[in-house]
Amino acid sequence: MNDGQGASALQCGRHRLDISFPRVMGILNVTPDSFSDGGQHTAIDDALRHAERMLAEGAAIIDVGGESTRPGASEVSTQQELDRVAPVVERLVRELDALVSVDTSAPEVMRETAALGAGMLNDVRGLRREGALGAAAHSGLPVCVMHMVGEPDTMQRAPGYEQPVEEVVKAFLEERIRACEAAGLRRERLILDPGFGFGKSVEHNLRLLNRMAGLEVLGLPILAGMSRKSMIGKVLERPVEERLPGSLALAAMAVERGARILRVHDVGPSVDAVNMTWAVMEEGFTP
Ligand code: 9MG
Repeated sequence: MNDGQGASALQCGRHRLDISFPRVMGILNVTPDSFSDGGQHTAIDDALRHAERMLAEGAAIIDVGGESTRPGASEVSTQQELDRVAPVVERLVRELDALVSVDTSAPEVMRETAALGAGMLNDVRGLRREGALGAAAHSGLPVCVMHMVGEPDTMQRAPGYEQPVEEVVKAFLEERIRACEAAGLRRERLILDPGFGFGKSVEHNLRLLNRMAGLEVLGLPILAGMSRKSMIGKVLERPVEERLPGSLALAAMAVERGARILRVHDVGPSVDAVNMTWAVMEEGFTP
């Protein structure tokens, strides 16, 4: 199915995700600092309760990540990442029947979590690690391919572009679409993400969002993640715990500029902001 902005539904394993309207993806970080320090079982229980709350608030997807991608974060081993992510994915699928996206760049994590029932892959490195294209293609799942310059530990060291940032991002995503297709990953399975905050200054991020509708010519669904990011902190001079209003404003603007998936921390308020924006765009609503 197609409505001019890419497919209107994605087959995510057993789940069919309707993206004829914008959907919210709730963030579930399972890094050691994210949940209780009462041991691994308690941490997994906490993660599950948090996911359950996000689903009740209207999240269509839960994005599980075991590697911090914050600026300056160092890489974890594939085994560490798997140990963090796999038990959570397994329980989210089995106990909550959730549509789980796995935020990973590691081919082994892609393979193992797809086998556990994950419904989507989310790679901030755009499937550029050795073996990632093959693993993603073989999974049969939709994949979010994001633009990032460098690696999380180095990306914010004076990011600079020789061409306008939106042109660099678009050219990068076009090249990744070609690489995916060459590896047998059909474009119907791709979701594109400009990668807000990844190797970009505040000015780059603001310009990229303002011009994000330019990515629509690629004809694929767009995912945007700006929730609580430092661009909000810098413009509004707010610490991370006071960035909800800024995050909602950016989510609304992203919807207006074509995003069909919004990756957020604060699911309930984001669902309201996104639905309200969509009602204006459609000049109507379904109660
Ligand atoms: C894991 N992660 C952190 N920020 C992100 C963003 O903006 N997009 C995607 N796809 N993943 C992200």
